[in-house]
Amino acid sequence: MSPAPLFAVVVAGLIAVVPTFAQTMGHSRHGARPADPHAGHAMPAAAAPAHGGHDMSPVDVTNAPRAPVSARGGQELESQLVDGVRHFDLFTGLVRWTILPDIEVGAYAYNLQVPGPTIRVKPGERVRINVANRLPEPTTIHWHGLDVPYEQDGVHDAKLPPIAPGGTHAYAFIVPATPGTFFYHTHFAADRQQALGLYGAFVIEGPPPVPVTSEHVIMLGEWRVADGKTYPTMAMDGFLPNYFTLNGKSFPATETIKAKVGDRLLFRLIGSGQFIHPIHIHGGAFEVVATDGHAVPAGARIKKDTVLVGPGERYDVVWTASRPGKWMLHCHINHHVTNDGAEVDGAGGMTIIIDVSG
Ligand SMILES: [Cu+2]
Repeated sequence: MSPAPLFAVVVAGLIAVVPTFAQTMGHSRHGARPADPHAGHAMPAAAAPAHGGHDMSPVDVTNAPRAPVSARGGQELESQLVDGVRHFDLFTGLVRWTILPDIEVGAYAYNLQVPGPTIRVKPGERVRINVANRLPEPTTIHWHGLDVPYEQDGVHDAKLPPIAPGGTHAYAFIVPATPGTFFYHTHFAADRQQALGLYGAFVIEGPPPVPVTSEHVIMLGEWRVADGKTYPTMAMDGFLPNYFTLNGKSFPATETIKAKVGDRLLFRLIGSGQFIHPIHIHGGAFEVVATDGHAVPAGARIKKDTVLVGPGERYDVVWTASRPGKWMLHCHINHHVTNDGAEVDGAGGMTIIIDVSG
């Protein structure tokens, strides 16, 4: 086959995939429930043991839609207020997700995004989160750090079965009364499912402890990609990660943040992976204003240019842009600022550039 017809076939394939994806990105403000990405397809055969044990097999993306290369994770999730209760819709599913222009991973995703959509709520609000499980294995959602009733905590036992493949479940609780940075993630076979992308930010909004110009959620992630297949990342069995993402993208595909001298940027750093990452900032120090969703009293705030973010931890840090330049925010485990060991323009992986103009 000559190159021209082959190109035509590829383009036709993309056109077929993109509208499906656009319909399912979770834009449900107008009340439309997310469409089923697997509509018309057979569900893939079960890939994980039902007991949630260690499943080291690669992700089966045979029937998974492909997200556009330009798609970004962590989009704000639309909601509807019904009788005083804020409703959100989430669905789990497999997706082919681009972390670098030439690297696609097979991900487990909420609403076809990595990270999953960001849920923003007000202190004390009643919420209901409807979940449809379109994975070929059970799952749950744990509301990490939130003080909710046990039945809503997303753990599973004999009386609290996980959400079966094809099943649905609604979580309902009252949001805690104080603002803070939290997140949600699977609590079923989490060493596989969460590592492969089932996590998203949960922000209780409120005035930040210090005035800021802008805010940026940053969720950490690790990937093991070999021979075009994606494996869960674990230290056991040698499955160490070789790609590292901030908000689901590796540098240089990460977002560049624009700022002006004098701006104060709030970063919500979220340890959503399963490795530790010392997050370092150039051009001045962070002020740590909240830890794990709880404000640090003014007299106890410390300044650090490197904040060690472990799995499950959150740090809200404020950075003041004091000089023009392209300042780096990056992990300081230097292997984590490579893409499979290679640098691009002196960086890679867990790097974000803050482009400060005068
Ligand atoms: Cu790191």
